[in-house]
Amino acid sequence: MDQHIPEVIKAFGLNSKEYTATVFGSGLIHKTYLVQRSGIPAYILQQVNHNVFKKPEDISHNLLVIGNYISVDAPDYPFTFPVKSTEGNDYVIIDENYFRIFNFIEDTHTIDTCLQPEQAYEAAVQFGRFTSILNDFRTDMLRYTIPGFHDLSFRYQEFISATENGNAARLSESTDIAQGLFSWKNIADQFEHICNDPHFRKRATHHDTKISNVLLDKNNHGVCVIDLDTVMPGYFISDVGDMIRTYVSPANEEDTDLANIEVRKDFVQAIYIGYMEDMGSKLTAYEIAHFIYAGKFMIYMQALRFYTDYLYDDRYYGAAYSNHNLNRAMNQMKLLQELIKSEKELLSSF
Ligand code: GN1
Ligand code: MG
Repeated sequence: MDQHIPEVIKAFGLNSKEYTATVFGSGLIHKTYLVQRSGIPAYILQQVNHNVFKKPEDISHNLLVIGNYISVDAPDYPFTFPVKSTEGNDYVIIDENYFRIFNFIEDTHTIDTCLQPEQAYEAAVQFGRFTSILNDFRTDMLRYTIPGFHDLSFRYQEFISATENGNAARLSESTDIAQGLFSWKNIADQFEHICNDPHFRKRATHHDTKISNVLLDKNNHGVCVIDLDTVMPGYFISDVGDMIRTYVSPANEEDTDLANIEVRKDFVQAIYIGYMEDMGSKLTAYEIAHFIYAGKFMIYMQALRFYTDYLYDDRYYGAAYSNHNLNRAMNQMKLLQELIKSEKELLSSF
């Protein structure tokens, strides 16, 4: 556990002797803790990675404007504002680390892996509902908490510069991977078209739709989405795409046995049905026609990001062993191949 936690707990006006914090979830970027009192969950504590989120005050701004809108326009939605510190701020800085806490919503839980189509459905309903509630919210009120986050053109350029300026030894050992990524450039070109197309709207999009970002109730029904740091103006393909990327394969991005990677069509269908529940009437026909493109877009972008990081000596994602980010990139490339194989069949099943 981080040595700062007792001080953080105090800074939010809580008695650090009464509360214990244990690591919660398994994100690559933030550290999250469950704070309990006498064994009962009380708060979620998040240590914001300030190398990634350079302006934590922008996250605060976004939470405030979204929260204010939702309190008026969708008061039944269980939106949780961050808890204020004793100094009245919604985060505390201790030794250059940023911490934020939220009340734990009673009788809820999260899961780390999507094992059944019903879970994919519940999550997709919640991510669709979130963007749908914010349909008339002015997205220009939101700040870009990570500039260029899901900008595939930018990620593609980063990949090209990594092949020019990154670790040359690593590049020469992996030229087939670089070639494979070049060969899918059409996915990045299609994104450029989307950006110039008025039928594609910028919406309040979550941008991190992994299954553990959905709170479930005792009956495993979705309650709301959490981890709103990356809510920014974006395209629906970010949210749908990351659900496809992270729910449909039984093997996750860490798996090095590529034979385990497959596209479970019933999971894709469940995402479609769930997401369309609230968003079906809001998306244009042109957007809906990009439902599978969404998956290709996110998987390709993630493959580029992992490989770029490999060429830059793992400075963003870190690595538990030397080829970690190369393996992650290869994993995502296999998933992309599998999705492309099923694309036509999937589109005709909607
Ligand atoms: C990061 O922190 P985590 O695991 O939720 C990353 C996502 C990637 C993901 C890949 C801020 O998310 O964009 O898809 O790793 N988040 C950021 O596992 O870069
Ligand atoms: Mg996140």
